[in-house]
Amino acid sequence: MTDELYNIRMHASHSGRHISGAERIAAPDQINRIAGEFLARAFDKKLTPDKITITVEGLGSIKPRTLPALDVVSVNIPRIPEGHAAAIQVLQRAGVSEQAAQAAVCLLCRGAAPSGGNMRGAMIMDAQSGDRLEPDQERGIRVSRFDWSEDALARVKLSLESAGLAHHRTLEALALATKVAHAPGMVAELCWSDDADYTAGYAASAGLGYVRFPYLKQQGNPKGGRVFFVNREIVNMDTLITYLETDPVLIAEIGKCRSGIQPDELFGSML
Ligand code: WAQ
Ligand code: MG
Repeated sequence: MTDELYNIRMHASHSGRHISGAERIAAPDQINRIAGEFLARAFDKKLTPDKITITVEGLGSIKPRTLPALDVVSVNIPRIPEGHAAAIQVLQRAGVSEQAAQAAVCLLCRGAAPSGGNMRGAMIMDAQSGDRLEPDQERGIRVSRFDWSEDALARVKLSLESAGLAHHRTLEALALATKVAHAPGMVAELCWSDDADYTAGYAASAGLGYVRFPYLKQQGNPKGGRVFFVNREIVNMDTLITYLETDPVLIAEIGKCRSGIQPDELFGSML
């Protein structure tokens, strides 16, 4: 067996509309199992897909960069306006201007694509001015080629479960946020789900970790998205986009994980 690694990606759609997707980085002897899991996942949706694409791509001689996961703090804020305000404060602490943080929240509430809906990928925003820098505002930037190492995956699952955060969305969002936080020129990220039944989201940065809020939108609301705030003075957009889209990252170490944190404890501990 070679020690070559593969990127395995799944995309399921119905009448041309995306319904689910997933990706992993794994050794050849894991691919069969992962493809089976992906198919099960594609069919485990309210809408049955009429097209499922699974792509298996060798990383060749490219060695993934290994990163430690961000620490997780889940903050007990049961109301949306207070959740937004606290997320804005976390972003400001990371170096985002209040104006840019507020603009980002407004765009995610409204649907950030020019057509009014959700974007498939993320916005890239100047952390000072709030200007949007992504080349395609309808699609945005899609982060790809990241995963937990086998060993870290087993450990992070236990750690998240024991904090009451067993949903696969948390596991996947934490991996994505870890890759994003380590991007060149990155200041912070803001995200909440576009799944109508999933109200949680987070603000994250390399220094502050993954700060999770259980309610950033109303149950039943299908609007969501992601914003990557960058330092425009130092960022090179080509390098940034290549890193986010194609440079492989394996998360090989887990971080601390705390839940049920009160808002005053969060900001107290960040002073
Ligand atoms: N790269 C960039 N942006 C993406 C990607 C990606 N790979 N995948 C999704 N997005 C953008 C896109 O605009 C989606 O509409 C939006 O993010 C939300 O995607 O419990 O489930 O997959 O701690 O719905 C966060 C809280 C959940 C998890 C995030 O995102 C927790 C989530 P979703
Ligand atoms: Mg979604």
